[in-house]
Amino acid sequence: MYAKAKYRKDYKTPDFTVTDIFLDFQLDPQKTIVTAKSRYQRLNQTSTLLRLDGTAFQFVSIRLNCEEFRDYQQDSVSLTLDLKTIDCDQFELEIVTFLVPAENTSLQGLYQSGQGLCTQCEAEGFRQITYMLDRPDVLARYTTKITADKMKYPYLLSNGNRIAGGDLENGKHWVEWQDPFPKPCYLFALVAGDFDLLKDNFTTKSGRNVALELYVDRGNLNRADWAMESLKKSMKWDEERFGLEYDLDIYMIVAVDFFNMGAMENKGLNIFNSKFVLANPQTATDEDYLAIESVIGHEYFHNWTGNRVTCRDWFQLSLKEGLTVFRDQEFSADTGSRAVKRIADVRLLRSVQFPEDASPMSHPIRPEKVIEMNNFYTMTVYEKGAEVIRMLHTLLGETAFQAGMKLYIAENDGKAATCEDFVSAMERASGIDLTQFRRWYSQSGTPELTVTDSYDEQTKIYRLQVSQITPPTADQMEKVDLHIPLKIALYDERGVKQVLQRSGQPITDVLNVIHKDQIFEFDQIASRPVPALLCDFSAPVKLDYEYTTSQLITLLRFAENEFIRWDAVQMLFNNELRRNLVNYRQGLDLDFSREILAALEQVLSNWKQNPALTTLILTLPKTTDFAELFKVIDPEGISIVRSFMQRFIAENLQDLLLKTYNQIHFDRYQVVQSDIALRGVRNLCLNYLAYTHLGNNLVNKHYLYADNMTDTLAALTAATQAQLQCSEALMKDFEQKWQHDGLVMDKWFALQATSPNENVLQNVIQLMEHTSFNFNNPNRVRALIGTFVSRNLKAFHVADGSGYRFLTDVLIRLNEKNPQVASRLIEPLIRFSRYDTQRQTLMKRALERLSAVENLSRDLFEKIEKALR
Ligand code: B3K
Ligand code: ZN
Repeated sequence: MYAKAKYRKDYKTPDFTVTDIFLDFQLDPQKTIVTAKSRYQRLNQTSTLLRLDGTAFQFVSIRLNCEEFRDYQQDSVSLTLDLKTIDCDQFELEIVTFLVPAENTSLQGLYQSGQGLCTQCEAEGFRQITYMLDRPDVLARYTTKITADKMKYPYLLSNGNRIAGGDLENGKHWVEWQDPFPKPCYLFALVAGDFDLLKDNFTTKSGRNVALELYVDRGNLNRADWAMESLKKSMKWDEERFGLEYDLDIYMIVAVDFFNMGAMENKGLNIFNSKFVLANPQTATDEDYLAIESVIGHEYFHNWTGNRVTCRDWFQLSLKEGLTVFRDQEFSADTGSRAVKRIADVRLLRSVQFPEDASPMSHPIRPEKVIEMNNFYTMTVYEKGAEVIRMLHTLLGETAFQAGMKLYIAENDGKAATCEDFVSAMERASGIDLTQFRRWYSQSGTPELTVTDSYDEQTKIYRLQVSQITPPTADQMEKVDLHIPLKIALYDERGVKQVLQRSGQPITDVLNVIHKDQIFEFDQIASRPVPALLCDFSAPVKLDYEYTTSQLITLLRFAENEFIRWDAVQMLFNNELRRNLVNYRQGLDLDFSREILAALEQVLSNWKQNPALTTLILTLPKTTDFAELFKVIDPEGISIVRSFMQRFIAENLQDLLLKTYNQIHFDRYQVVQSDIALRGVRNLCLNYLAYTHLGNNLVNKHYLYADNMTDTLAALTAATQAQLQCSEALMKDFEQKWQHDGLVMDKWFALQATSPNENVLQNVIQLMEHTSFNFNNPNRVRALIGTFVSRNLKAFHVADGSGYRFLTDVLIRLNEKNPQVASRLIEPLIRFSRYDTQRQTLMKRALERLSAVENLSRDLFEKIEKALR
């Protein structure tokens, strides 16, 4: 195993680069021959050793300037050429390699997906195709010739423009592609297969026509329209909001079933997990539709933030990912509801990124040390990275932020840049000093803001005392003070918003928290106000202010900021859970505050004022969200108290829930924001009602009358979660209807994985034998096994350790097959320090068993090593 770590501080500019590369693929799933002719240039005149990356293929031959070359040393991951005798600074290498895509289960490099062939090169997959300087700061112009059987592979695709093609006599055909934009090899792509093709086009703001092509498996054309619409929306939005226009004459998207992540932004030829392309009302939920729109947008936005301006080295990953997530978030916010999108993003950050940052894998958004780069496509780099960009946006405002973007792109177009290049452009464009702000790039961990306040009746002065601390993390003991934008508002008890002023001057609602302890003063505040803190979640921090229940209810009722209203309820729910967990442990009765119940009732009775927010407010946090409130997690207690809360609300609001449920009707299914919100309310009611005596009938009927997947799944979810009598029959019906379709069956697998049923683990194990399940397909593995280990808190952490043993068995099987998928699944296991000693012992034992596995992948090695250290 090559488990050597790389450090950010060790970055060196390359001694050699590749300017042009001509790739010839003789494709065959069993025997593919790749000939790579590349023009190399020596950048460092003193350098005589050229080390190329390459692994997992058979090396056939190498020629230098058309002559056989023998002066090299080979090991399992590289080829080092000795160029002492070569006196020119430019030379050509021709390298031939042999690969077996059908046997490549890692799903990186060139592999088979269904009947087609495709590539995935980010982060370091190109080196599984041929020897190459596989680093993002080596940018070359690519020409790619593909030859393959014409019947099996009628479409042969690669980056850029199609420049030639033809038929051969042996039933084969060939196509040649050229990409005019120099790019790093991680953006290279190739696809061969038989597809249905959806064509469209887009006219850019400067009047250029772009051909749009969306390739899906045969028979799936009726599920391609939404993705195409999303692409056109994205293209238009990027022109309008960021002034960025597409640059090639063609944009292709291919949907494949076997894919390790969501999608990949290869220049001009995006490859997508079919999960983020295919949708029609029968197969996809509202949530799926929105996810597709967002991922299509994300990959499209990479064309500028990622492709035209790429990363100098992989430590800079957040340069493209944080920024592009910020852009896709803004796209969704502008296209749909800004508040709903913000709340969804905050939920994700809190429930997945915060725990990651408190785990053995904690790292800054710009990591310092990496063993396996694929381990760093994390919530931290992506989502916290986007929060850092959002804070810049908050501090600079839209105008200065866009000026910064313009400068950043002008200075770095066609180059491989760093996070520092980005911040520096923002700083120069705005004139705002970002010295302290830069620390967000190098400090890991979630900062905690503790706020106390005081009010002086005499002087009418209100003071907020704010202190910040970032607790030590696994990777970093010492922490420094950050520049934290804290957006606030003050309300009086009647809900009237107060003017923020000091000495007669208005002051901005964004407080600059820069010191460990700081006091902010506000004048002419008529009475003690209720502070709304962290409006819009203006910084990725934890907030500690001792709100009373009635203060939170005031915010819920009156705050203008929808995030604040929602967040107030989260705090109320959290308090109820904490309080009841104590009751539960002491064997006391559980109870739920009447005051909070009344507040929830009021929100629900006014649902028409804001349907989408009503749903978000009334949705209880998940058990895994509640778990994050505690240093030591009690899986069973949390699950029991949460389900008590669920039933309590259901029983006590039953009439209103039913009335609301019955108020909402649709003529037909449409994916529009207003209908999505209405379905949300209706299905929220259904979900609660499932826990009442009305549940079985209502859910059964809801399922039978559903004409779309959103409603179907809502019924199934309610039935399985509340363990209704109808559940078995409905699940059977769904299975019969969809067993031919893995993507749809993923919903069914996930439902069973989260079931509260006692036998859930046995059931999951049995389902691994189901005809629709396929251990080689990451979507299936994630839907069934991933959901079980990461979302079924109670069953995965059952005290006898059976959940841990199960996951370990799965990881041993996956380790060599697909290390990337294995490495995502292991996450819940490395977080053992959050559980009691008995569970800790069992979890550590599982990790030790894993660490003894032969040929442990670098992916798993890195995480296990960090956890056990
Ligand atoms: N850039 C890719 C992710 C690649 C992951 C490699 N393990 C998709 C994206 O972020 O848009
Ligand atoms: Zn991305």
